[in-house]
Amino acid sequence: MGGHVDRIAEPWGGRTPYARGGTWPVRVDTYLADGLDQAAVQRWVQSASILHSDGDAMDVAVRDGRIVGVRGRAVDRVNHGRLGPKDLFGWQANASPDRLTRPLVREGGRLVESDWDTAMGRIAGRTRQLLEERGPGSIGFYTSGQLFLEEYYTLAVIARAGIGTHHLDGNTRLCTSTAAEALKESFGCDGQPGTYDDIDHADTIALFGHNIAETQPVQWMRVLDRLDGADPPRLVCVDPRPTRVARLADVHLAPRVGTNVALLNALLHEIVRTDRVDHAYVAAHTVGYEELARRVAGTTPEWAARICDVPAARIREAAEVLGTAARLLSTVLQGVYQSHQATAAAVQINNLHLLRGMLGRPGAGVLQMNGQPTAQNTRECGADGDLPGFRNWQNDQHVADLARVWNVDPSAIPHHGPPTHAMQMFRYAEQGTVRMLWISGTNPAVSLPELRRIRSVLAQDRLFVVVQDLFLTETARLADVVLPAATWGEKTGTFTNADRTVHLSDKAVDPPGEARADLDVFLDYAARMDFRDKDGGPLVDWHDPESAFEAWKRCSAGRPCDYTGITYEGLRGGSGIQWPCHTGAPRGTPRLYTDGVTWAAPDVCETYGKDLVTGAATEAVEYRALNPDGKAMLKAADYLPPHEEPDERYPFQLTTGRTLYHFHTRTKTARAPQLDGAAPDVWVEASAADAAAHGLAEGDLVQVATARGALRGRLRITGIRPGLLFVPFHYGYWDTPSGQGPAEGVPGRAANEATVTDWDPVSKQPLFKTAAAALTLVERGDGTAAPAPTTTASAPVDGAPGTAPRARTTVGGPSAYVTESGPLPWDEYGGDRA
Ligand SMILES: Nc1nc2c(c(=O)[nH]1)N[C@H]1C(S)=C(S)[C@@H](COP(=O)(O)OP(=O)(O)OC[C@H]3O[C@@H](n4cnc5c(=O)[nH]c(N)nc54)[C@H](O)[C@@H]3O)O[C@H]1N2
Ligand SMILES: Nc1nc2c(c(=O)[nH]1)N[C@H]1C(S)=C(S)[C@@H](COP(=O)(O)OP(=O)(O)OC[C@H]3O[C@@H](n4cnc5c(=O)[nH]c(N)nc54)[C@H](O)[C@@H]3O)O[C@H]1N2
Ligand SMILES: [Mo]
Repeated sequence: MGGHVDRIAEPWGGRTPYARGGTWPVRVDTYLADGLDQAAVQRWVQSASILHSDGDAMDVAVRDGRIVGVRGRAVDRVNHGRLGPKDLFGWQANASPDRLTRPLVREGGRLVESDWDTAMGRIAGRTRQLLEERGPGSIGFYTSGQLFLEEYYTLAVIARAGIGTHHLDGNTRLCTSTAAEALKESFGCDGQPGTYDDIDHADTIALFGHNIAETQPVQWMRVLDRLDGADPPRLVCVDPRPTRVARLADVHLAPRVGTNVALLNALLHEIVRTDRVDHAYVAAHTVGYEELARRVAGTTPEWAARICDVPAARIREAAEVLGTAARLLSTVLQGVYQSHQATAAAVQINNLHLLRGMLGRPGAGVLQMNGQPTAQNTRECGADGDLPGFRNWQNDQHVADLARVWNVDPSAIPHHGPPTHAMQMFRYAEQGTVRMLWISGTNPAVSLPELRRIRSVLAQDRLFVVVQDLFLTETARLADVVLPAATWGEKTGTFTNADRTVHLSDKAVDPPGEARADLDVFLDYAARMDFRDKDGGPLVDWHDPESAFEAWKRCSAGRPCDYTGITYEGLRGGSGIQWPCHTGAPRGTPRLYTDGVTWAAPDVCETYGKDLVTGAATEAVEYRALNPDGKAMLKAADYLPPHEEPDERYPFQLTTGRTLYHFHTRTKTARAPQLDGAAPDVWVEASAADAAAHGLAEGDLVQVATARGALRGRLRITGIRPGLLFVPFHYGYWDTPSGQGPAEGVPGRAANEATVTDWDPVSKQPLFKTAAAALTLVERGDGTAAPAPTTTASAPVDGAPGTAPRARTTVGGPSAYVTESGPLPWDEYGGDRA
């Protein structure tokens, strides 16, 4: 092993097997452009990946002031040197010639080049005017899961205490709001219980709606290495598509989409029926067992089989594996989170772990996964619909404490109701109460559901739209002011991955033209607005990333996400550090809840919880009555059918999601030739049975229509469950001839033309995974296969009509060759060698 590997053709690279309880060997992946060798690199600058939530640490290679490649960091606890395809090639987008280099402002209907003073002057001017005429509720901020901690914290202080608006949320609403909510419902507080190291120790790994092979390829490499080593784990996969995970699973359940709660209740039924319950753990650390046991008494595998269309025997088999595991690791992601009972379902996976006492021990953990690289920071800094530091907006003590940190009066921080969630913010903009929307680091004109509506909301004259991005995205084209942002590699800051690992990303090169770091933009705005604390001092009294980080540390002190023991210096050179990190845990904390649940006490908890059906908030008195001792909460949920079911007109279920080679709306990955080449255009996945029934063949141009809108793409016939269609949501229209989106009534190619404006009542996460759709032929193919990768869940099935010709097999060629070292022993090359 070792050598050069085409990492488009072999995305996971070579195997470095290891045994259960061993340490994952190091394998250093290096990619340098233009055949450069390492001697040509002038500087290596420490960073971590910003194209998923894994937090894979890397060094950025710099030559003559330009990024020329990347190398995985051997010393890092997360990736032990490995990188995925997006990390290896995605950085090339930084140097794309179409980066925004100057601010743009709208003049006479057109966006024209301007300067920072004019652009920021307009934003501050409009803010002042709106504050005077309509008050703080007329201003909204919609941010990201891709900026840095320092930027979110600054924005949260500005929005909450400076402007005093309720309307601040992240695109994390679309991404991890259910992860946060499920943790709050079960444990009283956000905070990932498990750690990636649990993969080393687990004897069973269960993945619920999580295509980890494509969306966190480096942790999948770790699973593959375990599978190739001694004492491999058993894999359980719940996913309606034939993902790589599904294909290697010991038990694969492919339910009808939108039926997770039924399936999970049947699994819990079996755990209780066969008495695989850890009664000592349950008695010591939980409340709610009697109620949960009662509610799953009738949810037999036979009952669930009818709802989920999965054989009852298969459900029993899965329950047997889960019930007999001694060290169970579960992961949960969008197949659970982006549906109508998202929180209810995610909570049942927490329940599985609580019933089985599978928490806080090596190999026994749950990962309510994040998606975006910095989504955890959006949440903890309060740039989503929460207060900073996981403070409880219903708890006056918490609000007072935050006011103390900010030196403002508690009444300056809006807390009369829950902060506004993103879907509601767009509704307010549609209805005209929100008149200014500042969008940073997200592309809602492609990523929100029901795009025709979103375009019309953003295009309104009365709404002043600010977009802060690297490129003239679909969203930026609808803005009144466009601010050119610096990105990863061009600015310094920290961020936290899905297992609470904090990494530092240092500036490697200058941003293009006049582009500025998001932090500098927010600081400039705060200065122009002259926000003050209650003693007349500046509200935002920091000036650069490190001083912002120090300010955040003061806000996090004593809270679950305590950063007080972390410094920039401590992060440099070494590995990432898992919060909480403070004097009592100076090297960080690998696992939460090693000795029962700690943050659910009524005075400490982030929330008093919500009703899992209606989302109505529980009051403090009720919470105290339910959970006086602050234990974990076993919350039951009855299955409810999806809001939209197939009918005669729309006979298919439609689900959407990702492919390995692209990130979201492709602003970065479409500008990296290796990644773009692997998946250059949208496609539609259907089963061989459905294709045959509709007389369709591989490569045919088809239309997918729902009650909202339609899109077109080439058909790929896969092993997806019959009755289900899948469309990747990456393909917007900035790189199409008009760049403007489809004209009224004309089908587009973005999946979200067809998705529905609807959300989980508890987490308010939109439903991207279930809709009812029609599939029709537009035009016969010419024998060419669909532009879908063959290495992933979109691999063609053998023997289907017009199966993809071999020529389409996904390869990268010489430009995709990556050097892989090793395997090298972790103790020598990684570990604590800082
Ligand atoms: N390559 C790549 N990696 C990424 C990203 C990316 O854009 N590209 N984005 C990052 C982000 S922000 C996120 S949020 C994550 C998302 O990571 P994932 O959640 O792993 O990705 P998805 O493709 O959205 O959905 C996962 C799976 O859910 C399944 N699914 C659909 N409906 C259901 C259902 O009803 N029940 C069950 N059990 N499964 C269902 C789909 O078949 C799909 O395989 O990926 C992160 N990593
Ligand atoms: N149909 C469907 N829709 C979905 C999903 C799905 O599965 N199906 N998944 C949802 C999920 S989980 C997510 S996370 C969202 C993602 O949706 P988006 O967040 O809208 O997608 P991105 O393309 O990541 O947009 C990020 C934008 O930020 C810009 N950017 C990158 N770095 C920086 C920076 O440092 N500063 C600034 N200012 N800008 C920067 C990029 O150029 C890009 O335009 O999509 C959601 N939408
Ligand atoms: Mo996401």
